[in-house]
Order: sequence, then structure tokens, then C-alpha cells
Amino acid sequence: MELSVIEEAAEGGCSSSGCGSTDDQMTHLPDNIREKVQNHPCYSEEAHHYFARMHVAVAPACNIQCHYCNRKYDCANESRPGVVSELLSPEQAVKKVKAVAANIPQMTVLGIAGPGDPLANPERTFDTFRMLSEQTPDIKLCVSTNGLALPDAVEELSKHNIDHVTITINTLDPEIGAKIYPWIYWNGRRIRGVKGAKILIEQQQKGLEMLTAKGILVKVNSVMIPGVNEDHLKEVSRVVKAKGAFLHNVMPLIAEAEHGTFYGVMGQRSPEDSELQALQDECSGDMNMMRHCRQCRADAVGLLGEDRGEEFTLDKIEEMEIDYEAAMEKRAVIHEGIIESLNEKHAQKAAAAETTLVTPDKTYRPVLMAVATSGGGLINQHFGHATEFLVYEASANGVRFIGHRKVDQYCIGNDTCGEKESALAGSIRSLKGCEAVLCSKIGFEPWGLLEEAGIQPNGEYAMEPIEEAVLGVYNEMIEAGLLDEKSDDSQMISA
Ligand code: CLF
Ligand code: SF4
Repeated sequence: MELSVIEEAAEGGCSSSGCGSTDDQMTHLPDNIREKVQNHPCYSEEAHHYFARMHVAVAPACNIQCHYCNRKYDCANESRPGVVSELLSPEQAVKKVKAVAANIPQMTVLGIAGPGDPLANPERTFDTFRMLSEQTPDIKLCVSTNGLALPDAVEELSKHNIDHVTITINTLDPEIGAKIYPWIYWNGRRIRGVKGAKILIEQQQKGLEMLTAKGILVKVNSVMIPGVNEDHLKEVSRVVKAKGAFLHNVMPLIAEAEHGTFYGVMGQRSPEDSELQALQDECSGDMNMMRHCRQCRADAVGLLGEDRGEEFTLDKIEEMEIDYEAAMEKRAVIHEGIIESLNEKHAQKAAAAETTLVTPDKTYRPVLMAVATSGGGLINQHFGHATEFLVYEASANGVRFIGHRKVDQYCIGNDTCGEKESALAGSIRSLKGCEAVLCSKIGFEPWGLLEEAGIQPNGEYAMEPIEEAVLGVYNEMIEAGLLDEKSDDSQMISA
């Protein structure tokens, strides 16, 4: 029964129809699924503008080796390689979760994603989940795993009300698997090559089937490794969707020699932004795609893309007095307020869509635009303060979220901007392919350099909702005759 609901939800998703409005993903979902994802920042692109997640690093060991991982660092299946998290005991983790929940009321989800594999550390992981399900019942629990130990853990996971599980599945083919996983540790033995990869793949698929049969929402992460698995990932998408996975997150391989990973040292290249986007688009025919993953660290705290971990180090938490009952009441009011305003926004959008004249036979070329935001779904960040830009595509079909581009913040604080030339040049380079950048403010110097690079800066939409602003700029480009028209008639699309 549950499986068909999840399948229906996956099919009803926006990406299957080619449209990209993130609100549509929510409106197409059955109520029971919407309730599970509407405040989960990873399972809903819309939610990630408003709700935060946190990870607790309680799981140090791992039972496999991935060629994109260096054991000194966090599990690269959900994290950026080269990041080290402070290991916590389950008790310390619970204390930290309460402290964060009380201070960041928008934090709705607690995930365990490393620094090794959570299910290779079952005692530490399940002790943490057990205490949290008892003591912080308003927080959703989430786990990410390589899948090797998953079938044996499904029963225990379901006991702790864990509704969201991520499995990293990079391949269905043991020959490809042997190029990604040199060995696994299985039944007390190290098993190498194709034989080890075959066991891992079978365990992942079995775990996926068991979870979906229980109605647990499964997200599948896949690392796109050019020349190794990129063509095969369309088949992965098709198969995991058929087995009831809710979402597919194709992430780029990050391979730097300084991280000391096998791929980094061997010079294995990472995909270009455009290659990643093309693969995500190809997979989206069969699957809801996640495009807003930030490859968080195993101790990440805050909205996706921000890291407030420094505010919650162990010494700082020790000094905090937390009344969790009171915090829960406050949190409930804030969560309800956000959901209500999102529902209102959806209703307004649906009403506007009914009166909108869109003429799909007369199309203009799509345009990529970058957006500086610090959350809340608004254009509300100074260009120089951005550490990442969200990229949206505007077209005759509306606006869709494409991904994000990380940049080095070149303007720190409120002092003079534009001094850090190389960081600014790097920001502009990272916006390759975008024709406009929308922000709340921008300095004179970056304005000129962006224009020289063919990217039009725009501060006219400060504090306005992102999708409406992107559509506004797109319509202005149409009116100004900047887009290649396939028709002489003008065409306007509604926000
Ligand atoms: Fe954490 Fe992962 Fe749960 Fe999210 S992260 S365990 S599903 S709560 Fe999210 Fe971070 Fe991407 Fe993971 S953005 S790395 S997908
Ligand atoms: Fe590293 Fe995670 Fe792979 Fe384990 S599963 S080897 S921690 S990337």
C-alpha cells in the first residue's frame, strides 16, 4: 500500500513534467507525504529556504572504502571531502541537538551522516536516535548510509520513527562498482574488487526495497564520476524510482589532490556544472531530482549552505540552560507560521496561474540567472557577502531551480568592498553561463566587472521573492529585445 503512495508521489513531482517550479512539487504530493517533506530542507527544495537541518558526528567507523574518501575526513557520500568534524558521544549529541533546536527554531531535522557510516556504528547511532525520539519528539530524524549494513538495520530504524533514509548508490553494476570501491568489510573479512562491489550493491538494493515497503522515504545519493558512472546513472535513477525511492540526488565528485583521496591523487576529474545539470535533467524524466544539495559536513548546523557550527561547540553548549518543553512550544508556533505563509503563497500562485496568458508556441530561449540570498526565499543578500549563488533558469515554462555555485566571499563585513581581486574574479568565473545576477546591493567595481563578463547585475528586486524576481528580469529581457525570439509577438509570463 505505502509503496504505491510513494510511487505516486515520485511520479507526481514537478520534474517529471519538465516544469521546474519548486512550489509545484509540494502541491502535487499526497497529504501524508507532503507532511513528511514540507519542512525537510533536503527533501523539499522550497523548504530549504526556510527550514534548517543539523548533523551530529557520532559515527566514526566505516565498513567500506570509496575511492573519493580519505578516512581522515568526513564521509564523502554526504559531505565535502577534506572536512573534519568533532566526534561526539550520543549524550553530547543529544545536548547539542537541544541547544541548537532552542536557538534555531527553524531547525526541523537531525541527521546522522558520519563522519564514517552511521550503520557501521549501530550502537552510537541508535543510542542517539533512541534518546532523541524520546526527548525531542518535534524533530525529524534522518540518516545517510552507504547501504552495506542497511538490511539488518531497517527494523531498528523503523522503531525510532526515522522517516527519511539516504542510501548512496553509485552503480548497479559490480564491474563499475569495483572502480569506485576497492574493498568492503563483510562478515569479518575484507572483500576486494568486483566480488565486494557485488555484495554492496545487493545490500543497497535489498535495503531500499525493505525501507520503501515500510513507507520510509528514501533519497538516493549518487556521486557523478566522469568516465566511470555518469552514463550509467540514468539506469540507476530508473531502477531506484521503480523500487519506490522518493528522490534522487546526483552530486558532483569532488576530487582534489590535497584531500589525499585515491581519485584526487590519480587526477580523476570532477564534472563541470553544465555536465552535472545535463545529467540531472536526463535523470529527471524518471525521478524527482534534488538539485539543492550542499554536500554538508557531518556536523553541519543551519540552513543548507550556511554553517553555524561554531556557535554550538561543546564548551558553549555546556554553558547553555535549555528548557526544551518551552522551546518546543515556541518552535511549534514558528513552524506553523512558516507553513501557513507557504500555503498562502501556493494558493496565490495557483490563482494567478489560472489568469495567466502563456503562449507556449511562441518561445524565447531560456536564461540562467544567479541569485544572492541568505534564506527566506528572498533576494536579500549583498553581492559581496555571498558565499554561494543559487542559479535559476527562466524560460517560457516558468522558473526552475538549477543548482548552486560556491564562491569565496570577497567582501567581509561592512568595510570597503572590492579589494580582494582574486576572490571577486573567482566569483565572476563561477557564474559562467549566467546572464544576470540578482542581489540586494552591489558595489561599483563588481558591477563593472560583471558587465564586462556579460553578466548583468540587478539590485532592483531587493527583498522580493526569488522566483517572481527572476521572472520579472526575464520579462524585462524579452521587452528589451535581448532574447532570440522565435515569434514576433511579445510574450509575458506571470510570476
Ligand atoms: Fe542530513 Fe542528509 Fe538527512 Fe539532509 S543532509 S542526513 S538528507 S538532513 Fe541534505 Fe546535506 Fe545534501 Fe545531505 S544538503 S549533504 S542531502
Ligand atoms: Fe568514506 Fe563514507 Fe565511503 Fe565510508 S562510505 S569510505 S566514510 S565516503
